[in-house]
Amino acid sequence: MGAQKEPHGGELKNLYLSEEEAAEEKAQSKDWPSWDLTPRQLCDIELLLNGGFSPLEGFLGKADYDSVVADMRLTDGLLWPIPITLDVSQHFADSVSEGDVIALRDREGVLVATMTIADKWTPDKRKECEGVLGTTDDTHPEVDRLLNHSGPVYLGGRLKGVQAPRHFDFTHIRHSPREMRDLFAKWGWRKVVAFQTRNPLHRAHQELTFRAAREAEANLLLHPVVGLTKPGDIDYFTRVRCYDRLMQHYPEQTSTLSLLPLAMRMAGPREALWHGIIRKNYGCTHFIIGRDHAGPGKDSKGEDFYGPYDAQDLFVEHQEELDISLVPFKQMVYVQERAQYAPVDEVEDHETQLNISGTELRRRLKHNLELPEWFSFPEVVAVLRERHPPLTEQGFTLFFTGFSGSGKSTIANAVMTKLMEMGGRRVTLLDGDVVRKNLSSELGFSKEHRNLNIERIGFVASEITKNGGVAICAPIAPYRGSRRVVRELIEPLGGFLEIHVNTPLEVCEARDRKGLYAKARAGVIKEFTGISDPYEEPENPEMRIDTTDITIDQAAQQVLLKLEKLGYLA
Ligand code: PPS
Repeated sequence: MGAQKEPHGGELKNLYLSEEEAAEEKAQSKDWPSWDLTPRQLCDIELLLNGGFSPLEGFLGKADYDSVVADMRLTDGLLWPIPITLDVSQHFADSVSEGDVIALRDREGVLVATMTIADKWTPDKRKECEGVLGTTDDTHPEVDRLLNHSGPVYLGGRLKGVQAPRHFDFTHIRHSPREMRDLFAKWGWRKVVAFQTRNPLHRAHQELTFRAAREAEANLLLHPVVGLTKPGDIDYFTRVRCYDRLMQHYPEQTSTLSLLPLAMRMAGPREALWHGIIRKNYGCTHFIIGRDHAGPGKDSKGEDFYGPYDAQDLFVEHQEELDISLVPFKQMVYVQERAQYAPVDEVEDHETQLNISGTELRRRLKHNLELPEWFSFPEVVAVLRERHPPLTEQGFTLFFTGFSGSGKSTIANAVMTKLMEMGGRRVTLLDGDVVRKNLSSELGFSKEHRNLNIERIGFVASEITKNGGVAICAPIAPYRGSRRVVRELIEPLGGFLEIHVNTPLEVCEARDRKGLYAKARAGVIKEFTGISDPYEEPENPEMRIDTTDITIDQAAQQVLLKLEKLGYLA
């Protein structure tokens, strides 16, 4: 067996206790303070415990943290670019002291590990952002997380692993560094090029990874991140199905696929070094880095956070010390005349380069347009089409808002009936009155209760939309804030149309179908919208409909025409 390269720091860590020790630790832990790990902390702890983050033996203490933030090194001088910290609430921090042992659990309460607290401190998060990410602009997703969503206190200390975080998906392609190294040894893979990704892969990626491996005379490890990636990325279930299809296009025995439960920080150059260290721990000898590696996108001024080759440059600077070689990623383009891919710098002036950007790909998926075979393998496209059905098959929510008596419910009912007449859509009506009888029967009409009511409606509508149905909501929804919450919840999952039924209050009151306005004027009903309670007008609704002078049929037609124009109707 050819000797493998050493892990970072010389020793592959395994922080798990033996079975007997773990059972004992579990029994004792019942009396210890307990912290429920966040999804990000669960990713970090998995790689701490299995040696993916070797040589770390726990969450960083203060001295190591300060040193990593300032100099990218642990206090013993070893290169380590990203702080791995356990952030907790002030309340929890106040309940524990240095020297205490705490139980770290997953969301179901399973004991994952225990930690002896060596350090407890309140970090300067802005300094951390500056040092690690080079910015405090919170359009950077990690700055946003650190400054706006993470716990104020850090705890550091050594870990004892009791039970590895559990995964029920893709278990056959999840490996610890030890397992990966053993497989490489068994297969006789001495040189391995790792490819990191958080996106679906197409033919250009297949070409470049295959070429990279061939040039290095090495095998290839496709090592996609399935922990936490950039908000808005395609979910990993879909991606892994794409990778699985793609793998069939590599020559046999050359390549393998394994999933990495990493929580990315989108830290560009520092992140590239970190990725390299992790891959070295997994037994790889080479690492592919392309343009804008682990880039977080644009800052609040519309500029890139990092230069396109900053990651490659920083990696080259530390390559020797890291003892893992950079394979620069060459952008591959399809050359029409050659019917072949080629590195962009090898294309002649007279040749035609073809490429389809991510934005163009999403547009074509959305409108069910052709995706040529030169761009992506049909099996991969089929997986993406399943995930991104055309608009005619996507779910959407129609969110009517307006005064009582404005006509919301009547239009909503008419639209529902017409959609059912057209067929092909499953429609659910969440009318204000009906919801208040079922979902929200205990709620009144205070601002707090109304907002809660709208958030419940939004939650149900989001589930319906996510699963391809049509949700038609018709509450008064008088507050902008809760309408925005609903929009933000639903928009990533499908269509969202806010329809302001802006029939004037006088008209609604004159109609007074339920006799509620008269009671509100008489003070019998309190907090009545428009009379004794506010209505905040929508600023940018997709539609406004005033029912003063039009029939319900005409109003419903306006909604259907809008849906047709947007592409939701076949
Ligand atoms: S909200 O603000 O969105 O939570 O209201 P909603 O769930 O749509 O409920 C409004 C219906 O409840 C009746 N009702 C009142 N409306 C407004 N203010 C007060 N105080 C009130 N009390 C009872 C009224 O019939 C509303 O139904 P619609 O269909 O809008 O007329």
